[in-house]
Amino acid sequence: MKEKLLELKTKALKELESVTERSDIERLRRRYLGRKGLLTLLLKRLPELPKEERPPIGRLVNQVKEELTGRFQAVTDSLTTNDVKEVSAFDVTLPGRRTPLGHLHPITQITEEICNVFLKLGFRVVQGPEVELDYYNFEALNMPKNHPARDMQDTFYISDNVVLRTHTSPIQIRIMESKSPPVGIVAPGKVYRPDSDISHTPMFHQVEGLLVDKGVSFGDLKGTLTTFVHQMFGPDVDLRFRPSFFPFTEPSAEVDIRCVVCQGKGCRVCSYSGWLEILGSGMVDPEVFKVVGYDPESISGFAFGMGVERIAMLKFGLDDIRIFFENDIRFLRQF
Ligand code: 2NM
Repeated sequence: MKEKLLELKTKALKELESVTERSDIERLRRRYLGRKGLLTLLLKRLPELPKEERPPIGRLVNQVKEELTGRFQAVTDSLTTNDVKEVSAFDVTLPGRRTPLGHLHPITQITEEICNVFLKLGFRVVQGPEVELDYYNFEALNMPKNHPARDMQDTFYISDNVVLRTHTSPIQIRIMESKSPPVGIVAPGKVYRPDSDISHTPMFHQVEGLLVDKGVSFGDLKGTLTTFVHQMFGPDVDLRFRPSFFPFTEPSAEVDIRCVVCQGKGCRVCSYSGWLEILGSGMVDPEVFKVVGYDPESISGFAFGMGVERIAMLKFGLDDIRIFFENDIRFLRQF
């Protein structure tokens, strides 16, 4: 009996050395120490022994049981510690990490919003070079060599007759040169003027538009731009057409909307006038038509231009244009 007990102990300890899975330890533990385990079976045979041998064998059984229980516990503990390490290295209960998604710059968003209104009205979108010939930027637009806008102070010159475009009109001249009326186009894009302060950046964005056909009237201009304002700022926003001057249109008008901040009562944003200027417009000057080879006696047209930053600032309630181009992600994320 004593030999059998010691043999069992040796075998159990040896088998325990080779297990790595917690489930295997539990299986071994049951085999040796369980209610119907090998040790229990031996213990049940205790009455078969002569009376005087029972106490020492009984003690030995308990000794072996205690020792094996201790070993099993130690091995179980070491495996559990390893398991915990693995779990903390990759916690499957944590929420997944989302891939950060970017979005269009607020100026691009507003540019698209503006163009979409005119696309619905039947206009096409055209884009042209930002580095332009002096001819398309000024000369063809009725701004001859002595015109103040051509001053070095107001234009970035690349060379004597090449400039960074100061408006998107040059592409409209190019389109008129290559196509006969009807022409209905909007020209979005970057333009450049050497100004820099709270309301000017040396690069900014414009959307200009042009409609040329037989019988286009100032009424068409008013209807089109009224529809635009109502689509862009809401159907209840008042607007007014105020006489103005541009070298390439005659007559010319600026369009104001009722101040979106104070509803016309007067505030800092509208300089206490109740109105905000949002775009320039007019009937295309016959001189411009002659330059592109159109006959001003048989066709007519209107044109308009607006600054995207100004519209974006009014829509978003901003007071400093420079924030659009600082690339501060905390600002950009809000749009
Ligand atoms: C404006 C205001 C008025 C304009 C004129 C032309 C073109 F090419 F047809 F002559 N394009 N855009 C125009 C007219 C632009 O911006 C304030």
